[in-house]
Amino acid sequence: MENTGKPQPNNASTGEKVDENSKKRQLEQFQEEPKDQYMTTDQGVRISHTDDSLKAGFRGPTLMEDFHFREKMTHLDHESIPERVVHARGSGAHGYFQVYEPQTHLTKAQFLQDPSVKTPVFVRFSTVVGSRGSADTVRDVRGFATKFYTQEGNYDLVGNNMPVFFIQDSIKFPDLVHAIKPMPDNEMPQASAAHDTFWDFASLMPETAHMLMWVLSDRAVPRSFRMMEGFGVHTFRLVNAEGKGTFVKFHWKPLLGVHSLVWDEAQKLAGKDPDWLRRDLWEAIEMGDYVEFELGIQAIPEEDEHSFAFDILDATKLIPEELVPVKRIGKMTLNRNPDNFFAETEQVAFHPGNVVPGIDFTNDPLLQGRLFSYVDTQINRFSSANFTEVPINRPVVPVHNQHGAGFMRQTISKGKVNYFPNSLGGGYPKMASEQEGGYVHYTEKVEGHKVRERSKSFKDYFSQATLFWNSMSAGEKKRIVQALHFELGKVDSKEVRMRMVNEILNNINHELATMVAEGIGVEAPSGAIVSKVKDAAGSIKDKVAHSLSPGKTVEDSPSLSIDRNNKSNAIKSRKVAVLVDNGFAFKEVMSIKQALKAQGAQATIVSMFKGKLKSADGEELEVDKSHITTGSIMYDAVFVPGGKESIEKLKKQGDALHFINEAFKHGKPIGAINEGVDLLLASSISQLVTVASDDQQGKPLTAKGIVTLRNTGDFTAFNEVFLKAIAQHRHIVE
Ligand code: HDD
Repeated sequence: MENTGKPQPNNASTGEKVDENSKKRQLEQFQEEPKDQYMTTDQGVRISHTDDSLKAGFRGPTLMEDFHFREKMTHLDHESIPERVVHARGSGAHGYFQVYEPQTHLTKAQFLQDPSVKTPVFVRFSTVVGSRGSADTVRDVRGFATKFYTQEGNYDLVGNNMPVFFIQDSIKFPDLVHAIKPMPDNEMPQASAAHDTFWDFASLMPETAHMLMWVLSDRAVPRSFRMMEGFGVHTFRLVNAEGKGTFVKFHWKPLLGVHSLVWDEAQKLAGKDPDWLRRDLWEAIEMGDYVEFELGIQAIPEEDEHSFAFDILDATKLIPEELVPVKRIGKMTLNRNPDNFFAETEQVAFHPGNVVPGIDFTNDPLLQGRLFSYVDTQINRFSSANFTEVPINRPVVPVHNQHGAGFMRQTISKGKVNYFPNSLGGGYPKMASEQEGGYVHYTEKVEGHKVRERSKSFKDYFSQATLFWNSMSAGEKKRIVQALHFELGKVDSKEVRMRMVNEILNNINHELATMVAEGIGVEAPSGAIVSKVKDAAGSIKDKVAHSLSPGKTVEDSPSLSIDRNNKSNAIKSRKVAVLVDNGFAFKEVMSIKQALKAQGAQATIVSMFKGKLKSADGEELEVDKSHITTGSIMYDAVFVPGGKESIEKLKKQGDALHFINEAFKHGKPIGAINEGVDLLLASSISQLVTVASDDQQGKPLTAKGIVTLRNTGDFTAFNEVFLKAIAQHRHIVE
């Protein structure tokens, strides 16, 4: 499509082939930039003065006829739109998706066929509970919504960074959201689940047990949007050209591995940099560290639908990867930041019901309810069903239909005919056969009585919560217990705390319940739940415990654990703080900077004040961040170069010593060379620092993530060991 600089209606049939830049070109047609231009009114009239309103006399009243004032004010007054009822706070990025091999055997979806096709995408990552201005690093689920602008129309994969959900049936969604959002009387707490109403609800709803384990785990405090997995959650259906259906679970696997913050760090970041995840995503893309996720699928033949020990239509269950491996079928690369937050990230509207031929739904009652909610909520946000015409939401292929009217309709549909069938309009727009790309719903046979009941196969609430707990490393288990001490520790109602321990946690694992009880002032349950009741009416009193039906399952699933399975030892885009003051050793700073750069990581020079520092040999160095504007929580590792004068100064600076102590507390690698080691010895970690004896000169020593080197100018070996320590990410001393 030629870029004419003018908005193009999207109903002009372009015949253009979709490529990586199709969406970019389309958006460019709606962009404006004021360079060399005059300011005008909305009507295009040039403005001569925008600093004073039109008045009768210098001190006189403002005049109604000041159209420029009125217009300027009206726009401000109407600038906000309702924020999303959930997932209000989000960050978006553009990119493209490419399939590795044709998936013809599974689906006819065109964007999953040709490895040479780059399908444009827009992704919005989000937190769920907090409002638009809330902090990024709160304990919460993260949304991971992807809009594929395919050659057959838009396909939205609206997922989360956790593979299961709190509830099984959408009718409970309003209850869940009310319980987890701030309390209705005082709107506290913001962006957090640590309060009575959420835990009251959770303790009465045993189906939440599995999701609770995810939310209490390290997964709920991701280090970066770039370092978390994504999941479609529901079992969807792929359909091939022969009409054969296959159940499918979608996964996004980050190429940087899965990494998390520790809780103390997450809480501090929420104050020091509430935009932590947003900034991380933005800066990575600006610096050319493009964000990569592989799309994985678990394909389950229809014949195997009932072969598992759980119901695959139950969104509180995952299919362990050890049972059905995830096949990576393509890669998404996010390589462009939005130009305008409101126009793109705020106005993008996702909907799990946006599918293309070859992708279909299942009867999962959570998915079915979502199919209603998303358009409904967009109409609340946009006051019109025409939100699909907003540039970010338009498909890159032609749109023709007979909707034609409503608030803010953009397209000018020509002719008299806006109904079907018609002869006066030549019968257009016409229907497409399946071969011509017409969407045909999967012809699943469905029959049954109308009932308001949960399927018996959904009544296993605890088996996968237990599987999750059993699959964690010792450190991950410890952090789950600490998270429960925090979350339930904030619950005033003792009854709710007791119910959580006895009715939920003790059904998951007795040891877990006992450890949690200890920290929240309730009595530990007297024994493990041993009765694995086969079925019940679903009420909590029935204590429905573990698997209800025989079938495939696993006892241990390392893929659920970050520690055991999902980390990556790439240090690309990791940030290392270099603590210095005047008189530092220049060569040591340059050496680490180069070593980090070679592996795609960055060094940030941190000192008491901004400005220029002088090294011991008189070289100048610009400070990137002062202690006032930064902190150890914003880095993945710390390096202290030598330089007698610099270290003597740093030893007297509380901020520098706190930097070291705090980084250690959060398990971050700390490296020091020559006199730099003395700063570590002056900090609270001195006991753990191994100091080279004379015969160890020139050898880097390492323990618990602390790497030191003394009495030498050869830094190669040090850099190697320190970078290895960074690649291990955390060295938490349990
Ligand atoms: Fe939802 C937004 C993901 C269950 C109703 N949801 C929303 C977003 C994501 C998800 C990522 C933000 C999209 C964006 O960035 O604009 N939601 C999920 C997942 C679920 C889920 C993975 C479980 C598998 N959601 C769910 C249920 C319902 C909703 C059961 C209601 C029946 N979700 C909504 C919504 C939102 C939304 C109220 C609010 C803003 C929006 O849709 O656009 O319709």
